[in-house]
Amino acid sequence: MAVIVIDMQRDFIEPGGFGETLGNDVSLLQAAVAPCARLLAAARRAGLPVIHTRECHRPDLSDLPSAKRDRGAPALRIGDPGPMGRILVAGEPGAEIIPALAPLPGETVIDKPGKGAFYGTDLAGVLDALGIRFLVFAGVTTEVCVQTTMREANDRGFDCVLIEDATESYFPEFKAAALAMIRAQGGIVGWTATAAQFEEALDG
Ligand code: TIU
Repeated sequence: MAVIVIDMQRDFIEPGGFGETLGNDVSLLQAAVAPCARLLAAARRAGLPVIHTRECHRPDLSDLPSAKRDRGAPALRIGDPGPMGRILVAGEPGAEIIPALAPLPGETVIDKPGKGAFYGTDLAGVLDALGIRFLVFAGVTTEVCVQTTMREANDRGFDCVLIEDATESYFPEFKAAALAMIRAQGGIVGWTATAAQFEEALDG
């Protein structure tokens, strides 16, 4: 079993980053921070592998298709200079994981150009090398990068659970719908649990 924390980056969670340039109220994502910290602490106590992902692009933007860069009418596009450096570019302050959830030495950090964490990354190889087949998901946003990655994982044969309170969306109704979709039909791509339930299952 491994824990995957998706894109808990300053660019999504703090003002001045990608999330805000898209017109979102980034304060909505704060609610996931403490449950993510609780999940990480439980995973680390139990010695589970922890994987962090970051949605970001190469500085030359060679991994940014126009189909992604040209979406909508944001205040700043990916690659443009903003208050936390270039929007969603690897190595810039905004692309870093927020300090409260910083990776520990030895934890895997996967930079991903897409919404799903398997696309364009070596995540499948990392999980294969660790012998993992059960994944515990957290992070942002529920219906975009988290749900996409969970669907990708299920198609690849992983059993998946999403920690309900350790994920958030800029749209509370989309979070609720995504959780409902996951739980419906007998758990079509996995199921959900709270951070407390996960902690209790691990710690006994
Ligand atoms: N915009 C939005 O809800 N999400 C993203 O663009 N990326 C992630 O979910 N990480």
